[in-house]
Amino acid sequence: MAASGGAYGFVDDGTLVVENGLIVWAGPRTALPSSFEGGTVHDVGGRCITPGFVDPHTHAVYAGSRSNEFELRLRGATYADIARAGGGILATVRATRAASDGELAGASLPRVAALRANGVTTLEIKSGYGLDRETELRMLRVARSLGPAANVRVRTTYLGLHALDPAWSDADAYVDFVCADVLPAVAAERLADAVDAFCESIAFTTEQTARFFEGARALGLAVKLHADQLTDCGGAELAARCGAQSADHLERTSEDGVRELADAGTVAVLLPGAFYYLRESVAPPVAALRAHGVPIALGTDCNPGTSPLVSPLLAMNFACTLFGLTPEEALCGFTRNAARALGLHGEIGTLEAGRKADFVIWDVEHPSALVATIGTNPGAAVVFGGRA
Ligand code: DI6
Ligand code: FE
Repeated sequence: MAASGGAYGFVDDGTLVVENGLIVWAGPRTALPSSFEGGTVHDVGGRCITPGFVDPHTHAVYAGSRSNEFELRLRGATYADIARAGGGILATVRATRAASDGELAGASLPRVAALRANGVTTLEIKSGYGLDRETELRMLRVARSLGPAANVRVRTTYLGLHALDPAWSDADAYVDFVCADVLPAVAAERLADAVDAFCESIAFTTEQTARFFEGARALGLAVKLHADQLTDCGGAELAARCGAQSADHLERTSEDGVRELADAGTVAVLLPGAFYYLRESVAPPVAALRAHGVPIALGTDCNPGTSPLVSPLLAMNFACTLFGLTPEEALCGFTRNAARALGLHGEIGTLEAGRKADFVIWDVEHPSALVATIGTNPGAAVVFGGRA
């Protein structure tokens, strides 16, 4: 069982005490206080227990498929080429706008269920495939509905600056519209916990992103950023300056950017699925993140274009093989640090008294085996709020 302790926080022969959906005690079985004896006992038979995984970065709500783009890229087209030709994000926008709420939920629920089957008990879901006000609000409502439908905790993020809506020719005017029209509606209906933007050479500038973030913070929303994925455009620095909860991707972030993330207490969310799927060559600055003490989280980035991935287990393996994380860092990336990336570190992400009883029972003897294998899922049971 993994709780606090030595490497991995691994506790051999551990015990969890659960009451009313909360962990009330965790530690070695031999140290269990006698006051906790007498309840129902579930013996997991030498299996390993980890916190329920927290996926802090997904775009799991969308309609349609983009497998054709995988083929185009294999034949030499780049992600940016496809986007400029009207594919990419805009292809998913067309399919998502055309879907009814029921169709959108029906297309998205299997992805969330697959994440859960792979150990996820909390996930973040972004909007961003609507671009217009109505579809963005619909996406967020559908995302919220998937929590009870799949029996997981969902945090929603309004990805207000993802791509320029083709109905607008001027990006600055579109940003004005997003800030004046959509953001207040999202806040009024309490549809999002945070906002996000794609700050990139092919998307929005740091100035436009800063303006959007200012509006979001004034409404009490947390801030996250897709930063420096394809180019170093000062995304990490901007995220830090805006007090972002997390800065995500970071493949091209400079050491100065890393230093600013550290000073701001911003979590780095690395997304190895996108790196793998786009066959990228520049990995995020893991050594600098470690040296400056930036907490490293991992996400699946589950999305139709750059990371159609629903397995945190595979993402952890990728993070080790492609980014050089240790298996222990990878597990921490989908638990403790992912909870911090969502501002939920007081509630979830570790197995200790006072946290939600969200955990996974795995048919392995040690958590390192979860990272070291490829394509397996040894999950024996996913427990959410104390219930399997
Ligand atoms: N970065 C991503 O990883 C996704 N969005 C973004 O801003 C990819 C979106 C897509 O290609 O559909
Ligand atoms: Fe993303």
